Amino acid sequence: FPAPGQPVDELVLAEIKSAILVKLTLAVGKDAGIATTRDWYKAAALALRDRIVHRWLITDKQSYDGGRKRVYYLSLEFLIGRLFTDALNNMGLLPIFETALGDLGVGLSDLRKCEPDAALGNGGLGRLAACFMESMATLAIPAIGYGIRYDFGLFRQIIHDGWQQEYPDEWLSFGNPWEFQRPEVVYHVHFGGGVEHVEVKGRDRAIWHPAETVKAVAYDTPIVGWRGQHVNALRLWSARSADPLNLDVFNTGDYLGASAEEARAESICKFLYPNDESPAGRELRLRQEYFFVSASLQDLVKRHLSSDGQLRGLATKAAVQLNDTHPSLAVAELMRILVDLHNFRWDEAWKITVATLSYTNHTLLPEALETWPVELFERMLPRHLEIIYRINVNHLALADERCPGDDDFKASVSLIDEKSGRRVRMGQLAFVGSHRINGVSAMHSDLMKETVFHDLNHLYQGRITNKTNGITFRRWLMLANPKLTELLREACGEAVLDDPSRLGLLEARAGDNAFQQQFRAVKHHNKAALARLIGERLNVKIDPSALFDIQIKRIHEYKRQLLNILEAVALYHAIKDDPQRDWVPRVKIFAGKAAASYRYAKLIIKLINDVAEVVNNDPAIGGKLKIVFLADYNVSLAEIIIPAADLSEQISTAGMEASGTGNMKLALNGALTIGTLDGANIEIRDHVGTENIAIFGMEAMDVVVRRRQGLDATDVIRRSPQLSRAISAIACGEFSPGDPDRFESIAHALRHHDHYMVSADFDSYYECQRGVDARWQVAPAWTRASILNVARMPWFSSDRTIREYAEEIWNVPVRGVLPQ
Ligand code: 26R
Repeated sequence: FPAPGQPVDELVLAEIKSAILVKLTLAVGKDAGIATTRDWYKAAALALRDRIVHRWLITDKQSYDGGRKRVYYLSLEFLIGRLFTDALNNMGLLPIFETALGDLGVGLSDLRKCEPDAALGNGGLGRLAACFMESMATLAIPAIGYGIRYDFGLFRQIIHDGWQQEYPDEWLSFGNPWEFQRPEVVYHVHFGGGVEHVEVKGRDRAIWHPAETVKAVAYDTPIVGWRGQHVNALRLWSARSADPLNLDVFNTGDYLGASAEEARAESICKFLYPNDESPAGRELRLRQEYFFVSASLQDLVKRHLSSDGQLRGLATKAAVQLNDTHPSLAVAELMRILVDLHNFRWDEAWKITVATLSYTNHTLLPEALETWPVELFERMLPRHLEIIYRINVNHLALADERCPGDDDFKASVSLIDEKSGRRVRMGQLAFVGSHRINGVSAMHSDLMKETVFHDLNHLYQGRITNKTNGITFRRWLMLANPKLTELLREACGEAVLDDPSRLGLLEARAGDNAFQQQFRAVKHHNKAALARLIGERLNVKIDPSALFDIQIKRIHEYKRQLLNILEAVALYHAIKDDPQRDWVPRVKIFAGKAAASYRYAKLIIKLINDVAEVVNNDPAIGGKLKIVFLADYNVSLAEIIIPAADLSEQISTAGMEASGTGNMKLALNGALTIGTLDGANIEIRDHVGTENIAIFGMEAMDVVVRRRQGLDATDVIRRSPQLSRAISAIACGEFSPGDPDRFESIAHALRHHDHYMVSADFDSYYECQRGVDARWQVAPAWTRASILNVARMPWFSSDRTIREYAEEIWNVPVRGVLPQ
């Protein structure tokens, strides 16, 4: 690990150069003279992968020989983004590869852009899984991430005439140098059919006769921990037909029909479901869930048996974490494996299952709590439905013991929802089958106990625990913001790279004028880079010295991009009314995708773009306000935007954002937060101090009370001239002159159906923003607060989060802070 400025070792350099050239010739099949940048990227990635594999084999053997307990992280989403510089950085090879490539005539920064983002996730939940994988490797916890190798990741977003359009994300079209296909690691996954019950030695035995079989093939991607000390695998399953070509059909001349079976099987791993998706076509989603749960459990059971011989001690060697309810079927599937396939008695199997599994809840939004029609279950997974019924019998007996005769209590904890057609509740299933259930921020975990899991918490006391989310500093500080990292190394010492608590040393420098100037120079550099990108992509001219006000996340009503754009409208009006005032120049930057079927969210994108069009081209406001919407938000774009942020918008309706993790990334990079008391914002406030964050708006309890009183907002609007003018402007077509009714539905909701409290919170938000303006005008005070944000973020490292999971849920040992 070379310190900055330290010369590279000539011998190693020669070795790396030759390794890259060998890959270019022998693996890519190109000569240096004709190689494209993408060819060079592939060659360099393969040369790097060789070095990772050596570490991988060593650490894997150590875990195996040591009989160490393993963590299995089951997630339908892993939003890992690009791996090249991440792996280089963690291997300590970034400077030497950069030099080697430079000598070969290729720039590392051009080359890294050739790598497509692995966008195998929607947003927060998927990105959290990626940060956790990196932290588990860093902390040398033997772990495997299990998921699906989607042929298409989350759709590519294009903005056409202000509207979102979706295009397929063909991330694999140029191959994937990181993965190893494991054709020998194949499992059969069954669907449908019926169940036969026979009596064997006085005991009932269930035999499932499935109607359909699909093969799951493993693809492994190495995940390197910090300083390359430990490497774990991300194992993604791809679906293959067990019967790819029906020759009888083929011979009749029906060539398409002959591969119909193949198409049906392979559709399982075709694409990632966007969240907020309408219920249509959901059968495939349940197939995806069972497919990856079954393959993953077969794989881990096989691994356990090969070293332990029997499954009794599974929970001492395996911790299975369910990332939301998407893998909840693991509860029933593990029971089936133990009882039906390995002859365990029910009660013992149940003990093993509960001791092995744990479940993380990521949202309390009612529309995101998964349930499946019993009828669909019966058709697709008949044996699992029987098992769920039996779990439910025991569970309801316990409920009856606790609250005798209380039928409402039983209905509320039951695994089956009898009210809205009979449905299996995946949240209650995961809860009952897990020894620990965690929320993702202090507030969210409390709300779990008070709302959706209130009664279950009463029945199984002590199971709910909190694990506040975190982010990996390697990607979100070191890689995304190399200039700031360099400054922090100087200010806090090299040890800051291993021990983020050293960021605390910044406290003493926060008011220091010389340090402040250096800190501002870094921010300015990052802002200039973002301004260039905006100029190139949108042809909008941005002044890097303006306040960069950033909201980047999925577009959702509860995240309230609408509140932000309404404030922009009101500010626009205010500037127009009094252009001579000393307005703080602001650039509002939005980015995020709306689910394809979420029409209202797509209309909000159009509104942002329509307002931008008018505001950006109005000479009367002298460029004091600019609005931009950057298309196709993903991990790589986040890495450019976040280091350039001055202000971080975390403005969800209180009680609705489970945690947030973008809030942490932005604060770590020195942005001040404007936010509600929601999710992890509360803990960010507790760490950075109330004077270094701008909090506004209703609290979660206020929201509950106000909703009970009704959702009409006419009163609030009447009392607020600015809000009322802003709403009228969008309602009468000020921003959509060609189609004045375009935003009628938005205006109507703001006036009469203010479920997300956009109107109700408007004045408080507007005031708070003007307070932010006033602070910005005192540069030393702003910079001080910004530095203190960086200094006080160490607790939000995902290393801390993972350490808590390891100690309090998984019971696996963790390596401490690395020695220098
Ligand atoms: C298809 C459907 C069931 C579905 C709904 C919602 C699938 C996926 C989601 C995504 C949700 C669960 C999600 O991403 N939640 C986010 O998790 C982050 C990590 O814990 C939090 O930071 C964030 O607040 C929360 O919204």
